[in-house]
Formats: sequence, structure tokens, C-alpha cells
Amino acid sequence: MASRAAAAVAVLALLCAAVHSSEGQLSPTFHAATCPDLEHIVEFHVAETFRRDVGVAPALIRILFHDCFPQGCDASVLLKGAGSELNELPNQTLRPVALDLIERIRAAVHRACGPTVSCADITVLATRDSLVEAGGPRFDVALGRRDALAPATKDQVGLLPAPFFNVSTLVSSFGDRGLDVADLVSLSGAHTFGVAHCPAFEDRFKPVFDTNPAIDGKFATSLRNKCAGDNPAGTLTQNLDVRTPDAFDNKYYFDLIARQGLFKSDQGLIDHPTTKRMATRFSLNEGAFFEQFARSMTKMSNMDLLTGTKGEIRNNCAAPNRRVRDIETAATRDEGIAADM
Ligand code: HEM
Ligand SMILES: *[C@@H]1O[C@H](CO)[C@@H](O)[C@H](O)[C@H]1NC(C)=O
Ligand SMILES: CC(=O)N[C@H]1CO[C@H](CO)[C@@H](O)[C@@H]1O
Repeated sequence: MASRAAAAVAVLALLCAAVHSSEGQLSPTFHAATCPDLEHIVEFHVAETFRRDVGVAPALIRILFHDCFPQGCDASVLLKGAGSELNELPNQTLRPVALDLIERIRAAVHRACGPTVSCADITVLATRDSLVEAGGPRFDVALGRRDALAPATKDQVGLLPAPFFNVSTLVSSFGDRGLDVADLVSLSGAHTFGVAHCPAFEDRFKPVFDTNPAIDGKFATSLRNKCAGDNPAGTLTQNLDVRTPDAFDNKYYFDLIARQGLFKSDQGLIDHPTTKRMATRFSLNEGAFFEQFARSMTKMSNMDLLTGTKGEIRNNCAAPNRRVRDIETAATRDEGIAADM
């Protein structure tokens, strides 16, 4: 009897958990009642920063990729300090202008609505708006993400693909994270704006490395000459798209056809039987590219989310609340001691 009662309680608990997790779904109107001005605030700040620095658009979209791919879109990449993802090699070139913008928006949103919107939601919204500013498509965004309590591990950050990967490695790397070939070919098109640093593509002009996939000779020479002046190493930048470096368009796929893709991971897409047709189609039909890109961005921004009561709404995108509270508690304790004396 007692054990049957216990079983009933257990079933009830399971049912409650199920209801709870369905409450944890994303919705486009998640913040509509609690923060009606959210989207205006984000749009305003993104537009203002974009006017000063168009590089904020590629910077934001890369931050979103580096947030979502390792352990999900939980703003873990924004955490600073010891053991943070920002200390890992792939994140060395994430741009402060975009990290600062996300925190500036968080502060403005929390001033208007209280601490109701996560850094993860703000990162996705800011990325969506900056992509439109740069001429790209608007992708659908549902809201209700929560922020991670801790950064992803070194191994998880190590899942991010490297620029020297070939197409089969890229396909399996994306596949392992639930992203398919259409996601790979379209999302790689984000390299139609923004910049890279010489260490990321030196294998394209140093013949000691594998020379496949082939690169345009003049392009390789120009990269070699440019990077000869990269002193101290990693300070020079090279546009990812040589045709329209700041615009979000389909010219990246023209680069690939002209064998002027900057990374091996880019150039290979126009050669490999699995990706060639789609990359060619995107060069011929910008509408088709934009449509797939928007679909894949929505998919990427929904990877492995924390919802419902998991995670937290951070009061500072660079630190988990506990760390902030520890500092505050320490301060009050000191005051307490002082008052006792
Ligand atoms: C397919 C595998 C990918 C590889 C191997 C790769 C690799 C890289 C590398 C090495 C850089 C340059 C880093 C530097 O030297 O500063 C870079 C930049 C960039 N990546 Fe990717 N990436 C990939 C996928 C993506 C995806 C899925 C997105 C977004 C949807 C993306 C968006 C960007 C952007 C916008 C930049 C320029 C950032 C800036 O200007 O600050 N990449 N990527
Ligand atoms: C792709 O790269 C992987 C890992 O470096 C390697 O094992 C594989 O042989 C390469 N595939 C091709 C087709 O070059
Ligand atoms: C944006 C950012 O914080 N980048 C850091 C990435 O990691 C390196 C160290 O590996 C730092 O020097 C960068 O500041």
C-alpha cells in the first residue's frame, strides 16, 4: 500500500515535470507581456552601433555560432574570467565591439523591464537585427532561452570546426551537432562578410601544407605578400569575401567559383560532390541562399537550449549571478563585521 502511494507520487512528479518542460518551450511572444519594448530596444542599439562600425554584424553572427555550437545557445561564450570559453583559441578573435553591445543591450532591457530577458535571447535578437542591417535575410526567432551557469568545457569548445577541415570532416562535425549538409553550405555563406587573421589561413599560401583544394594563384600571392607584413603575428586582417567585404549577399559563392575562398573549409564546398550543386545554386540564386540561410540560422539558434527553470537570467552577461552575489555577500559580511565593532 505504502509503496503504491509512493508510486503514485512518483507518477505525479513525472507528470508535473512533463507539464513543466512543455512550459519551457520557446515562443515568439515569450516576453510580450513582461517586456513589450524588448525588440525596439535591441533594434535601436544594434542600428546605432552598426552606424559606427559595420563590423559588428559579422562579429555578432560569429559569436552566436561559437555560443551555440559547443553546448547550445546559452550565452556561455560571453562569460569572462578563468576557465572561460573566451580564453580558448577559437575565441581569441571574437570582437569586443559586439560583446560590449550585447551587455549594453542587456543593461537597457533590464532597466526597462527588470531581469526578465536572458543574455542568450538578447544575443540571438541582436544577431538577427544586425544581419538585416548588413543586407541579409531576417530569420525567425522564438524566445525564452536561459543563460548557462558555467562555461562549456575545453573539449566542447574543441568541437568547433577548423579552417583546414575538408568537406567530409565538416559534414561529420556539423552532423554530430544535428546540422545537415544544407546547414553547412548555407551557414558557411556567413563568410560573405567579416575578417580573418593570417594564422587562420596561412596553409593557403605556404606550399609546405597540402595544396588541395586549389587556390587561385594571384589570390595566394596577394595573401602571402600581405601576411609577410603581419607583425606582430595575428594583427593584420583579411576580408573573408574579396568582392563585397561588408555586405551580406551571395558573392561568397562567386569567390568559391573563382577559387578565391579564404579557408580550405570554404573552397572545398565547390569541389565536393555532396556540396557542389548547392554551392553553385546559391551563386546563381541569391533568393535560394537567403531562404536556406534564414532556415539554418533559426535551427542553429535553437540548439540545446536551457528553458523553463534551467539556468538563469544573468544580471551581467560576463558573469554568472552566483559569482556576482558572492562578491556582494562578502561586501555585506564586511559591513556586518564593521557594524559589530
Ligand atoms: C563551417 C565551418 C567554419 C569554420 C571552419 C570557420 C572558421 C572561421 C575562422 C577561422 C574565422 C576567422 C577567425 C580569425 O582569424 O579572426 C572565421 C570568421 C568568421 N566566421 Fe566562421 N567558420 C565556420 C562556420 C561559420 C558559421 C556557421 C558562421 C555563422 C553562421 C560563421 C561566421 C563567421 C564570421 C561572420 C566570421 C568573421 C568574424 C569577424 O569579422 O569578426 N562561421 N570563421
Ligand atoms: C579529410 O580529413 C580527414 C582528417 O584529417 C582525413 O582522415 C581524410 O582522409 C580527409 N578526406 C579527404 C577526402 O581528403
Ligand atoms: C574576446 C576575448 O576575450 N578574447 C580572448 C581569447 O583568448 C585569448 C587568450 O587565449 C585572450 O588573449 C583574448 O583576449
